[in-house]
Amino acid sequence: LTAVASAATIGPDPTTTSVNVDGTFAVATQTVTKTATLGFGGGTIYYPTATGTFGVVALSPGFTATRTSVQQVARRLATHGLVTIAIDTNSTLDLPSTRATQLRAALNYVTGASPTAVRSHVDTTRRGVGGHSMGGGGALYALAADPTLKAGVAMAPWNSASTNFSTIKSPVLVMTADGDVTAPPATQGLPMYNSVPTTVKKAYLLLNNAVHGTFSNATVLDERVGRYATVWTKRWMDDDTRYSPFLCGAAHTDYFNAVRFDSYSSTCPF
Ligand code: 9J3
Repeated sequence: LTAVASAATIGPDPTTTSVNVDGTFAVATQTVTKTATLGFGGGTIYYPTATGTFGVVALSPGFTATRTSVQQVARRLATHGLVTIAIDTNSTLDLPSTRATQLRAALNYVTGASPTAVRSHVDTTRRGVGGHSMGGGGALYALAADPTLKAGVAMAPWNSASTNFSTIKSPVLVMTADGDVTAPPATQGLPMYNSVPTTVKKAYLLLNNAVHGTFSNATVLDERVGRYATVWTKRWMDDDTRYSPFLCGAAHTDYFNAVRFDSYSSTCPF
């Protein structure tokens, strides 16, 4: 494969076990306090302390939830070499379209206005979004609004207004849970995924024996969620094709089985 011009190789070569667990980067945190002009409800930034610059991902929680529901994913991505902010929304009742605005404000804050200790580790040209439930819906709206975003991860996405995200152009991963009665895959995540054109780099995972909260546990990161959030963001945020086999090749098919998943769809190869 020919690497694209903007490709970055950050961290050691991934293995089928290394992508299931924390990466090699030591992580520090920076708390962001809500102000009248911040544009989101504050948050916690997880960033690699190593010398160098890293892509930035903003993650939104769902309805009535706070940053703690996405903190495990945020910390995990940072250990693999991404600056990640887990946000609070201005109101925990904010709808997905508003969560999108706040995710984008959070990216602008981290890349432009965060403390030097954080900003010195930021590659402002690599930005992505993700979220859980209404936050996943927010991530999809943000992707639709800003085609310069390099990756999105929607976990059990929920949006009442529409499941049509046909204007998304950026690579997007949708993960859903077979036992999710809050954001049922058949009426939420799956039609959202299907609405994204097949010309877009996209993938859909239906987790077996999982529920709405599988993606938002404040203390335990589901192995499947951590693995695919990691390989998706690393593949597209860094343009790092070392992660392609974990999505389209043997490292995916070896891990994929009926105990872990009910289905996988994608626009592989990529
Ligand atoms: O976790 C969520 O964001 C749930 C979305 C939902 O069911 O909202 C109902 C108003």
